[in-house]
Amino acid sequence: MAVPIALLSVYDKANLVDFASGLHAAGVRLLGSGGTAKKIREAGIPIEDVSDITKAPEMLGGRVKTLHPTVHGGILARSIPSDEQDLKAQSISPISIVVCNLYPFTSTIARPGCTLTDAVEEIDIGGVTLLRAAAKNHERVSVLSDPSDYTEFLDAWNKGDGDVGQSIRSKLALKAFEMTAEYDDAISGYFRVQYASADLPPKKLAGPVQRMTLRYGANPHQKPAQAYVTEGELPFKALCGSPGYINLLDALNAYALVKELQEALNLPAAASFKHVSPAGAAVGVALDETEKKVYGVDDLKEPLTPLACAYARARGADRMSSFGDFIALSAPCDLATARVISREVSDGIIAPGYSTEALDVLSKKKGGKYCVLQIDPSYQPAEVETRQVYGVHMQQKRNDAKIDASLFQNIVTKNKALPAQARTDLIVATLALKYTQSNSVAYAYRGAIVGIGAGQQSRIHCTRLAGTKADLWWLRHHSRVLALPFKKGVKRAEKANAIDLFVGGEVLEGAEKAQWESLFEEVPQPLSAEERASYGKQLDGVACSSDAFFPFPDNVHRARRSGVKYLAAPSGSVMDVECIKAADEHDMVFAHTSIRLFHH
Ligand code: 93A
Repeated sequence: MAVPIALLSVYDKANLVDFASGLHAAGVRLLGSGGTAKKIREAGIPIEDVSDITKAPEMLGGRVKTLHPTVHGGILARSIPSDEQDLKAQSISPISIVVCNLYPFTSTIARPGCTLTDAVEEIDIGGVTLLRAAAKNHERVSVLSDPSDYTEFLDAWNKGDGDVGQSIRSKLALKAFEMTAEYDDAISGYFRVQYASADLPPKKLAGPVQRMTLRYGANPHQKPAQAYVTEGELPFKALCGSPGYINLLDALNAYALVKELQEALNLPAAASFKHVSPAGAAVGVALDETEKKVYGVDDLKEPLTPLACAYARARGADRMSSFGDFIALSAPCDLATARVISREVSDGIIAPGYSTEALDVLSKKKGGKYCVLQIDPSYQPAEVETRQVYGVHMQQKRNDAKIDASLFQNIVTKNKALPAQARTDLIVATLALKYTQSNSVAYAYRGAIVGIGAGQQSRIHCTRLAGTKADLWWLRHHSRVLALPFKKGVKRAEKANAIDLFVGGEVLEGAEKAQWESLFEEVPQPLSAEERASYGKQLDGVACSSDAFFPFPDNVHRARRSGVKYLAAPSGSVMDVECIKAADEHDMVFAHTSIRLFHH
């Protein structure tokens, strides 16, 4: 049998001499690149230089050491007659073991003052080629890319009399592939920063870029932070301002939601996001005069377009939560919508386009720092999404479930009458849940979310939270609320806060009470329990959707108390029958959907 050959070419020379000595003792012929061979030879272990077999000296200051057909022919040849024939014709000996680790690219670029030239010189070419070639041919070749594997490998080699077995070769190959992939990631990541960055702050009307530096991550101490794609360009560009990390989480989730709302209902849609959940979302159903007042757009000079109605509804569901929102629009932003937005405290907007007048209005917000993103409406996200948590990569197929009317066909209650408006509202509620942190329950009415309970660990807490929000939203329609005698000059956000305290029935004391009272020409009397109860009863026909099954009928009863008539939730609870019974008790219409919609 021919003497097995090992090729050694390592930057990290830890454990090298012991390993080379062990291989030599096992009868393996050693070949090494310059520095590796020198170190082994100096330890008194016989080794030949790679250049002796290639008959080509290392050149270009070490840039070409092992890149040669004699080396790669020896590694890549299979144990098949035609390959053996080729080797024989070129007088090449097969190589059985490749020992290689790479130039330290990552630690080099982390060094302060590292220049582009320094970084370029640390890009290992020959080593990566050795690792990939040996890993590709792992049916015959063993590839050692990690010094901590030397001892175990040598033991297996000696035990197997020169054959470590396929499973060891396979594991070593996987390790080498992971190593070269990680190495390539580090290189492309470095050059992405160098060559593919958005100008910071982005130039007005800057074109699409592959990478955007973000001010910081979720918190100011989480720096650096960036957004990037590995292929092509980011699907959005910044027309004004620059997004932060949470802005982008909001923007991308919110845009996905409004795009799907528009596709499902053929109406322009808007969403108002905060902390990666919608505070409101709606389609462009026209507002009546009361609604205009409730949503604070009755005094707008610009006639409301359907898109402006959608945003007014989205923003108006929960004005407290929407304060400082990130907005998404499904259609190009028009002047009327921009005017509605311009009066609100908001962090930014994403839309597939902007009219010149709309952009003019928006780019004056926040002293010119308002974040205006334009997204490519034809963008299709990858089918598989990957994230990393605590250093662990997790992958899943994107949630591409289509939410449309067909989802609500399986009506399990006695009452099966689901009018068109209720079906629309169920679609709005259910689609909102698809992009809301779980657990979540949403109530919708007239094409808009009117209460959403997000991110609660208990379902009944979601149902209660959403119900309480819907109750407050409804009380804001009360004639006494609409007629609250605010003094002139009270700001919109102050009014929203004061109304929230009024409808919430909060009992104020001391300075807080005095401050609240100071906003009014005349201090309003609180809403009595009877006023609340009788007005609450007038709300009916609300739709409610849940992102997973209702575990207990208490959810159904609670939803009913906030005017819910139409329910949708997946089946699968041991209490399904009890939940249906509860819905029947209230003559509700309950559709069992076939899909769970958790979102994190
Ligand atoms: O510059 S290289 O990409 N060109 C090569 O042909 C080559 N072959 C091996 N670097 C190359 N290597 C790398 O040299 C190995 O990956 C290893 O990190 C290092 C070992 O060099 P030396 O044996 O001279 O210490």
